[in-house]
Amino acid sequence: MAEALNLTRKIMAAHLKEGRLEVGTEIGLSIDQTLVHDATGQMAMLQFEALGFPRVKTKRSLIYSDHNILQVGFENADDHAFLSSAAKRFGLWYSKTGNGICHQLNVERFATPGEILLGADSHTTTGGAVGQLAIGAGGLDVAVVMGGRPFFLPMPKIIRVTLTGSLKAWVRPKDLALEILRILTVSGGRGAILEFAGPGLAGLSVTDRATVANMSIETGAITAIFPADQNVLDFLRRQGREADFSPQAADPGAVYDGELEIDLSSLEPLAAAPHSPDNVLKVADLGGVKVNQVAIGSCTNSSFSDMMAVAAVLKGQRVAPGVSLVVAPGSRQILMELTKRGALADIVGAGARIMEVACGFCNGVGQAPQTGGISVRTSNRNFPGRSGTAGAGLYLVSPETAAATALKGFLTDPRTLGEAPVIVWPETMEIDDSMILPPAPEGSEVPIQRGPNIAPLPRFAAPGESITGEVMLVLGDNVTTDDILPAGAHILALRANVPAMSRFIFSNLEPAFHQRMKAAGTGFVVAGNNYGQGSSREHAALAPRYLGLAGVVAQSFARIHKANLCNFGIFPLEFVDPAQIAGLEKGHKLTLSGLGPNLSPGAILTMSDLDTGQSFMVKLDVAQRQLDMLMAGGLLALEAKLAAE
Ligand code: MIC
Ligand code: SF4
Repeated sequence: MAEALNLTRKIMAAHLKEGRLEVGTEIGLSIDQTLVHDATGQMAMLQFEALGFPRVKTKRSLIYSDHNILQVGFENADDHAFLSSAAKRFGLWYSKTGNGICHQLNVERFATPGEILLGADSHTTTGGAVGQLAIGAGGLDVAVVMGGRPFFLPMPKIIRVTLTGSLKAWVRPKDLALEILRILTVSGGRGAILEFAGPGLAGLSVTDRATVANMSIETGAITAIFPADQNVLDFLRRQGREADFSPQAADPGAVYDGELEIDLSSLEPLAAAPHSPDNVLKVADLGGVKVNQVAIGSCTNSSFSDMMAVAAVLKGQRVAPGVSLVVAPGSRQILMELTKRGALADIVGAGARIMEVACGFCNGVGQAPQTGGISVRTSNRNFPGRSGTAGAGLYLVSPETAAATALKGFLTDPRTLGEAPVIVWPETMEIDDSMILPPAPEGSEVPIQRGPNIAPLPRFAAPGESITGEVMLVLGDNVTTDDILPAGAHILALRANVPAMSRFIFSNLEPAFHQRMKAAGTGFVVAGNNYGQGSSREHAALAPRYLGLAGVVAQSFARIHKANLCNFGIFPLEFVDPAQIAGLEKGHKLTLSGLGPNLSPGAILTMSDLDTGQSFMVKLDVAQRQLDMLMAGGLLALEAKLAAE
């Protein structure tokens, strides 16, 4: 009898190109769909071009314009001209600015049960809502996959998350996502995929599931996946995509590597308090917190059902005088539906500012709060500086809690509002894909538009047998990619320009870091656990490498960032004895030795502190493939070397 497989393993087995499905060993998966956007796509497309691929080989690859949209200077428009021309030429679909947020749109129009999606964005996980295995990665990994190669990752543990009961009135999927974060923290999901199951699923629509899948990345998990059941079929039917449906479920009696059970009936409205998504408290216990801004939207909570619930709460009411309420629906389709139903009038009538259907406030592109301000948001990250205002405090909540808070002016449990709204879905949603431009049938003639914001890719040299460099920073646990390369419109506008962007590396911690790093020439960063959590932005590896960062010595790394470090030739080194971080100080000189040709994956290497004379051991826990990149000066350098051989 065939082995009873969980859903994740079934999909992986059908896509397995290299390796075996043994937890912790490297596997290579074929990828059906890819997505990039206008924060990660510039590098991905420049790299795709540099790798010499003539045309994408996936079933469908898309570029979404949704992040980089303010256009306060020429930069964003240059980037969009580059991206749309590159899409045409290389065979990708291009979703224009104003069409919506990549994850929301991809679930609406393209996510397909049983397929694998790789996206150059950490919240690609959202696609798990329809029974698709949807994984985030750095842009270079996506570029390689678009060229037809497999995607590599260590085989995860599959954790079954069994949902029982049902959500009570005013308790929303966001509260479930926050409960999972409370349990797992921002690192408890590392190395795992969360596979949802159980009787509680029946009450969760695709958009509800999307909120939960979206925020699974905040636990450090690789992704989350839900079965493709009747609710998925209903959703796809409304999108005119019934033909994309196939049932997806674990085999009865399937085996998992871990279990978690959550009774939905036991949940209450929750909030992640500043400055981490796992700092989860009950909204009822936060009643006194006065609020300056409420922001509703982002790929976590901008769906039709979210927006309709917000409209129902706001209808006939007025936003509190001291609060600025901003609302950004997730896609043009949703905005059209809200308009047709008069829900937009209810939102505007209450005094909300309607924002473009885009990421916007979520990563500091507009709506930065006042100095020291409190902003209550429906997005997924509340890291320091994420809003664009360094000292602001962000609370992450459900749309219903956000709307209630906007009306009262202080954090408000929506259960105090009376009867909860009931959302009725239309038979079919407004379907119009005219803002998704197709590729040219024969791309080779299409010229790529390169304005001055599109800088050439930097190239890096191979290391010698040892590296000596200065300890640039000694940091704690859970350093985010927002700490390394901060969010905010002025920095986002430079995503196609490594020299310009590198001036902002670690700038929230130390504004002149880039100058100190350049002066040092070669350096190391020392950190605690889960270094590089958060966004997939490979720029947080590429730009530090450009400044001279040779290695990060940490207790552990976040998956996507570790892969990005290897892609750009920065050594990810793990302390064998974590206590040894205590002896390391900023400004000390370290030598990493033993990088000769006999180096093997998992090697234990010696690092010497030239200032104290002490040595300590570090593990280079990478695959052979990554070791080859590191020893060549990064993936592009390795490819160039192989091509020349
Ligand atoms: C984010 O939410 O942090 C972003 C902006 O969407 C990033 C992508 C990026 O910074 O390029 C992500 O989540 O990967
Ligand atoms: Fe956009 Fe925010 Fe979602 Fe990132 S988390 S994709 S910035 S909406």
